[in-house]
Amino acid sequence: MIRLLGMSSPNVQKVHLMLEEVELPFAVERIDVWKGENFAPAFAALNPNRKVPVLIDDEGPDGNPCTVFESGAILIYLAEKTGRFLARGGAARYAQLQWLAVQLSGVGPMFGQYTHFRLFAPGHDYAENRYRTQAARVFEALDERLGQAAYLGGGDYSIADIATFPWTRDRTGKWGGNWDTYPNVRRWFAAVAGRPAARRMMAEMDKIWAADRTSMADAPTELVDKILGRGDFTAPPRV
Ligand SMILES: N[C@@H](CCC(=O)N[C@@H](CS)C(=O)NCC(=O)O)C(=O)O
Repeated sequence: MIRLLGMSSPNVQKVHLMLEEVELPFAVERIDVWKGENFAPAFAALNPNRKVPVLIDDEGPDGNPCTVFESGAILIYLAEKTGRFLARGGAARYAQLQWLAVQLSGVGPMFGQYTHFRLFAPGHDYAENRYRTQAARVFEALDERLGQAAYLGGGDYSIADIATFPWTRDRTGKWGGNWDTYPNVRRWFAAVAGRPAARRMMAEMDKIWAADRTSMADAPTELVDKILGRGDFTAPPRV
């Protein structure tokens, strides 16, 4: 059995989508970060960076249990375990991996920082402008790519699409990411959103999202500061 430890955030949604796609039996265990559950010693033993998602597979390589953290590593793990959604070799494999890397290093961090400054520190024009510009830059690259190929890695749907799809969803309207202005991203989004696995993932994750929203609204300021790395939790200046 596979256990997915996480919440409803995009980095967890991508793993959930992959598990739906490969149709392996799995169970979701909600880690309520807004209650600080990711800082509990038992969770820290699974991921020293104390972030979700974490995947635990009772039947890993050589039949031994295997724990994997970092969503990109988890997608590669599941692709190699099942032989699906990642070309086994040749140029196609690297085309898919490079667009996975664009999501992991560009789409996620830039859009994540843009959202952070927009929601949690409005009025900091330099930061908000910088990350909005960086997010727009990477979405322009996605749009250009999707004007040339059906999917990010080429002709086949792959873990690059699975990783990117959740970051193009804006469930609240608060993220400010209206990617409808990118026609090729819009066409691709509709194709992925129409997949039965994506529909199942969105239905399940949106239930967890409702619980996450409630926890976030109730979270004590001290914990929010710890998660966001601010206030008393700001790292001291280096000398
Ligand atoms: N690079 C990591 C990012 C994981 C991440 O940022 N997780 C967030 C939720 S999306 C989290 O656990 N936040 C809680 C915290 O930072 O304390 C991945 O892709 O798995």
